[in-house]
Amino acid sequence: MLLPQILGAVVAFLVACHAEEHCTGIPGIPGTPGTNGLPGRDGRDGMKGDPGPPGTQGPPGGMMGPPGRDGLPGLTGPKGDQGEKGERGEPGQRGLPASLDTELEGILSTLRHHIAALEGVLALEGTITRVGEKMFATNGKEVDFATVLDVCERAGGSVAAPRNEEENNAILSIVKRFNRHAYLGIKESPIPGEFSYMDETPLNYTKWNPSEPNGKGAEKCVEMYTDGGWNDKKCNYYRLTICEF
Ligand code: MMA
Ligand code: CA
Repeated sequence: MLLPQILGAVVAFLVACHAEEHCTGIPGIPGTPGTNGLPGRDGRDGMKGDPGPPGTQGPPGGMMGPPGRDGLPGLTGPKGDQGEKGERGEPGQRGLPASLDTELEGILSTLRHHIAALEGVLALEGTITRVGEKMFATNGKEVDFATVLDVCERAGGSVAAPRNEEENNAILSIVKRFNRHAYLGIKESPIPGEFSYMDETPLNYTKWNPSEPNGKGAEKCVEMYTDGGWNDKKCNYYRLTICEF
């Protein structure tokens, strides 16, 4: 006999049966739990969750965008170089003869007066002297002959060159005033002992000191002594600058 059948007989024996039609047994031992049923249906959707953290930065975009608009204008640049001088304009219309124009006559008279005043002041200082149409002037400086030539030309004149006794005396007055020898606008020609004006025309007046010129080609310039006499002299000495205008 198997164990459960033995247990069942024992239980049946033990059940009190007192001649009644229906006997009451003691309750049996609960059976083992059944196997799990099939999965139930899906529940309803839950509530929307919070937004997630930002993602990592993406790679740079592809093509460059179009250029932006022009900026504001910059500051004005420095002034350019002066242009070349233009051509001379057409002559103006003919005016009245000066003698008939009273306004012009007044202006001329004032100008003459002002120029005379300025000449007077310079003459008073002994820096200019007038002989006829010619004027001799000095800046009081002693320089070599090349510089005298340059200074006089830059001033619009030339080196003082006496053409007669009166002009020689006018130059002499300046030489005496500064007590300095002055170079004259005279130079030795390619023939030693022959002298000419700067434009190479021959001299029409001379005031050589006794025994001058004696340089024989070695003294190509000419200076005026403080007595008005001339001496041929080398050109690299420092002599008083006197120009003529
Ligand atoms: C210097 C020189 C010459 C000039 C003689 C006059 C010695 O040389 O100035 O040009 O002729 O003096 O004595
Ligand atoms: Ca000499």
